[in-house]
Amino acid sequence: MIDLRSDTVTRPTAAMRRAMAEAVVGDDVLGDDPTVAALECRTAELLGKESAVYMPSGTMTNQTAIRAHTEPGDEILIEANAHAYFLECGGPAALSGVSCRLIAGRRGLFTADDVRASLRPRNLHFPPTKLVCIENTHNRGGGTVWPLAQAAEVAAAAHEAGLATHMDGARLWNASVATGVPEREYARPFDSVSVCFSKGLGAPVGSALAGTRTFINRARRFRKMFGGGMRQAGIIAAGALYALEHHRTRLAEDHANARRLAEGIACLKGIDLDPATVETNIVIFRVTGMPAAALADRLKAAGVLVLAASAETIRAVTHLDVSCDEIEEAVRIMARVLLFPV
Ligand code: TLP
Repeated sequence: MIDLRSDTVTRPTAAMRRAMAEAVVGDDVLGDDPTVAALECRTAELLGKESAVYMPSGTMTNQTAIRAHTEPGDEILIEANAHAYFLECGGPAALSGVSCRLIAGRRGLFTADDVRASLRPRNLHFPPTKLVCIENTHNRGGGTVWPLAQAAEVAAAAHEAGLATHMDGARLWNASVATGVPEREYARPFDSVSVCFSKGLGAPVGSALAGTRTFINRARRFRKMFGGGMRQAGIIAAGALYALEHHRTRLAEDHANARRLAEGIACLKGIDLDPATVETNIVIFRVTGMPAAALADRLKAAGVLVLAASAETIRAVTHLDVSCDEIEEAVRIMARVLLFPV
């Protein structure tokens, strides 16, 4: 099987497993795990923030950030296809008691004007707006990278209005490799940033939330409340540390493979895709001749796993565990399946 469902499917390499087996550990809830501390310190440094906190998932970092920036009854501004809104089980409402005012993005991106247009004057009837969230790269947008200036303008518009800012940087590593803009430059305008180690970087578990020391101390309280206080977490943090040091620059190979896949399938009848829109490791295309789920089923039977992202669209993601040869094989399989639908 050529598994293009997600970059989350990667398995730890032998060297990563060795680093995990050899990790020095302690009780992290008591502040005793040196490997977790090292990971948090390295992540904060890469993101140019005072502090960071390790958590089991990207969902938990996003939801903890939203909780730590708000109080129940507040409102947040978030793009309509953002993971933290669209794919996190209603977390903002359930865990933070906030309402989401949605911004309609273009491939997941929006502008400072969109932020200003969503603001309302202070009035007894309106929920207080507290936070603006962006996602970089944008998953459902197709791995879209935010231009640095546009992200900074959105953050400035939010700050001018007295709002905090959060960036879901689950794939910020990909944005940096694609543009050459260091992670800390992308992070600078944002009060908090979450990053994932278990996507393109290939670690088995974990994400981190970074920000000021005061903010991260408040986030630690909500991490514990949400059940994310872990004990000898150095075992998994060691995999994340290994991934940070060894698997960031190689993301360029995933981007080249995504482009190769897009260029290989864009000409196929039944697929609507402009390969020029593929900026990182995510390829989203429209299926024209049949429901997307039907094509995903046929591809599965032929040896390629993808996910239907909606009724008409399919997402394919490249990663550490899929080679250039496998991408070429996937293109051949897709051509066959679309040419000779059973
Ligand atoms: N995304 C997963 C699925 O949930 C869709 C994937 O396969 O892409 N932010 C972004 C931008 C994400 O793409 C994801 C995961 C998360 C947050 C949540 O991370 P986890 O899965 O660790 O909770």
